[in-house]
Amino acid sequence: MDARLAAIRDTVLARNPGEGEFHQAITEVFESLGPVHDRHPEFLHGAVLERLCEPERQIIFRVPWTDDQGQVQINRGFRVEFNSALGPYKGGLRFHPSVNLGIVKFLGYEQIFKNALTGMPIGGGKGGSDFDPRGRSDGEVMRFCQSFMTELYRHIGEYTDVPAGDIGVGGREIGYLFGQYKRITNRYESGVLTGKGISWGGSLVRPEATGFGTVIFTNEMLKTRGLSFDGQRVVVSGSGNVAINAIAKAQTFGATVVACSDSSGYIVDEAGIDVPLLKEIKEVERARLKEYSVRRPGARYVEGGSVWDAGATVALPCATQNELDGGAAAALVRGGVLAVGEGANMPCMPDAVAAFQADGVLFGPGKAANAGGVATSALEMQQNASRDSWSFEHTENRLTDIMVGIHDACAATAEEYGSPGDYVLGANIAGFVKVADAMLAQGLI
Ligand code: NDP
Ligand code: 2IT
Repeated sequence: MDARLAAIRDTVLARNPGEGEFHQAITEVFESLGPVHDRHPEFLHGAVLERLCEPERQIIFRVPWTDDQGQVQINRGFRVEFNSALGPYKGGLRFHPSVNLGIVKFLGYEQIFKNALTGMPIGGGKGGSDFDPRGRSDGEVMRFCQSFMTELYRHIGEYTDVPAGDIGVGGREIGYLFGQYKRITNRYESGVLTGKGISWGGSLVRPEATGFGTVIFTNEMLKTRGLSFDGQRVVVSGSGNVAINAIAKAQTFGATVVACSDSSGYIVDEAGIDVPLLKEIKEVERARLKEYSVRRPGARYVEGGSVWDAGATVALPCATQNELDGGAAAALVRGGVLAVGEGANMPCMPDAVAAFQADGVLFGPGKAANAGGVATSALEMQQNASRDSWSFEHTENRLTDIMVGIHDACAATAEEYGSPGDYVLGANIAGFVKVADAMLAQGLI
């Protein structure tokens, strides 16, 4: 790492002790930025990096609610409003027992650059709670969401901060959150949240957008080598919103997706995953993935273990951060993997990324490859602002154009800065320069 940046990085890490994921995300971005600061000394003079690493605002609050047994439960709520240089804070809410301030900060920090790459007018933010929705009834989830919004509402708004979904937050949760916001404020402010239902201000393609976008981005990488998804053997981790829609799109593009996972284990289905069955089990019944192997002839379930052992020519990690380590990367490389597209945020550990890049594997980092979700959220905001709703085809065409544009911007930036094919460097520099220019123009704030 450039010595000037290493000094800034050390100060940032010391100021944020114990936040390992945040440190990891900061370090990865800083490792790309040396050549930018050679060309743009004004960014150093303007302390852009120091300011970018300090969230504009961090909100932490108590979320009390009552479970179905009448017991009081207490969770912790977070919203980190990281950077508003390009637009209102924008980013998802994550409900998972592992959520803490460091995780929300890493996600919010990544979101700044991702949102810049989309070309849409959105700043970066993230939030969530250590609430665990697993095994909770609809009534419990509703009461939790209502309590969460009873504090969050005063911090958000269509021109201020626009949350959406992430792990553990989908259409059901956005509905309960939106209802409570409307009730408290007495405003039908559609643009305050994205990921809404179609009849009340949602956008077609938003549920599919992250997974679809990841596949579109990865396909663009493959095309640079005269390849495509057609005929590839694909493994996807996770079996939630991003994973399911990545599986669907990869198979539409002619691939066979042979495996996916949840946090308990993975399934292998050499015939190609049956997407309607997977959706029925995961989205309608909210059951465990193991159930798929019970109902699908020829499929098998592996308790625990690593889904990457199934072997793939294209790997799409779509579950969570740091889920793919150096050992799994080495095994994928030995098995002949051609491309890796991160549907999740920071799923590949640094040694895994290094292993892929050292072997010439096409590697699409999450802040570029999974930007289709937030980009389509911005399209939802556009529709809300104009009180319009677009067709599936029109919206998907916009998503495709955006993903191809992000791919091309990352590739061109990597080339311009002397590292052709390095999408990590390209994404970090292209996203950073856009935000840094806007921050300098707006003065010392
Ligand atoms: P979902 O809640 O729909 O699905 C999450 C999936 O990941 C589940 O299969 C879950 O398994 C698995 N998972 C979660 N935590 C862990 C863990 N600690 N270990 C192993 N598996 C785990 O979330 P999404 O699909 O929305 O999000 C997946 C990833 O994509 C996240 O990194 C998210 O930040 C990122 N992302 C999401 C976007 C979106 O629009 N939703 C946009 C861009 C990125 P289990 O059920 O067993 O917990
Ligand atoms: O990580 C992400 O980009 C998301 N969870 C989507 C955020 C959004 O505002 O749609």
